[in-house]
Amino acid sequence: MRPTDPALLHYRSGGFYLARSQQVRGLDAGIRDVLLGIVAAADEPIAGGRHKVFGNAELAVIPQTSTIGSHPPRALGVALAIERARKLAAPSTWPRDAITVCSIGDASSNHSTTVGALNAIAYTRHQGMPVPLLMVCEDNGIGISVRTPSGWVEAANAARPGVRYIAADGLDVVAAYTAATEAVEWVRSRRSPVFLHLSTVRLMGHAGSDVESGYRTPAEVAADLDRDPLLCTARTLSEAGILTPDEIVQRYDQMRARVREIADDAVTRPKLTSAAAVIAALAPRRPNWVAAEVAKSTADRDRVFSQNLPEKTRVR
Ligand SMILES: Cc1ncc(C[n+]2csc(CCOP(=O)(O)OP(=O)(O)O)c2C)c(N)n1
Repeated sequence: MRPTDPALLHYRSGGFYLARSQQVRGLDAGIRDVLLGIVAAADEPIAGGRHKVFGNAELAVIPQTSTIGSHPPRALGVALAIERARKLAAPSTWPRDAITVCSIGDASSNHSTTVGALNAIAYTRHQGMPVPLLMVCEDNGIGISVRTPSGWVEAANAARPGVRYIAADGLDVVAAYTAATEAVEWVRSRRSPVFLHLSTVRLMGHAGSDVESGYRTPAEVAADLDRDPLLCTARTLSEAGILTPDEIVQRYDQMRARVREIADDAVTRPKLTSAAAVIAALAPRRPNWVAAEVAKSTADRDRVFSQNLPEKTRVR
């Protein structure tokens, strides 16, 4: 994708965030953003120490809450806005040929808000409207401790009217790259939606408070560790003769040291220290500001409503 394509990311799409950072301003800046979020530093660029979230205006990554399934409707809105601006020849934040990407997990794909958005995507397309939207499902087969039934994501999404379904093994970097490239080209050139289904694994418990051994056997956990995407990619590189195992380990260690160095600095950054500082950005009350904005827009509204503003219309 292009760094100017708006992205609304699942909380697990750290790889996407870092790859995009690498495209625009280098990998270290992306690693730093993520680590500042993890330690709740006040100078974290999007939430300022209030939440761990992916978001960055420079990277066209629109921040989300961690309420799963809340962002697909917004993603559809962004995709429609790109096309609307094009049709009206209006100024837009996004390039005319931009596409929107929205990533979700397999359990999130069952959330009613996601299902509603997926239906709206198909419904909109069915009416012949352009929908430049790439939905990506990162399917690790489980949502916290609840398994997604085998084959469900495909069964539910492979035949939505107007939405092309493309699937690939997310652990096979070549297959995943090929499928993703095809999906992006399809959406961009046809202005038509794709559901890209990538299978993957979940390593470790869902969160610090989640005891994975309570619902998965040691054999299952070990099997997923063997399928760690990093190991799978290392195998591909080694089998293709691109890098030797020693060179791969060396790169891994170099990257570990680089992350460690950035982390050592991130933990020293100041945090928000009072309730007032936390809510200052979250709940500002600026009635005068709002009134001024409303007054500014009256001329535009007068024009749109042909001098017949609804609040000034008398109902008989
Ligand atoms: C609306 C809502 N319901 C429940 C949760 C709690 N919750 C957080 S993550 C999660 C599971 C998500 O699973 P999946 O979409 O498969 O993503 P994964 O973590 O496996 O990548 C749930 C239920 C939430 N954050 N938001």
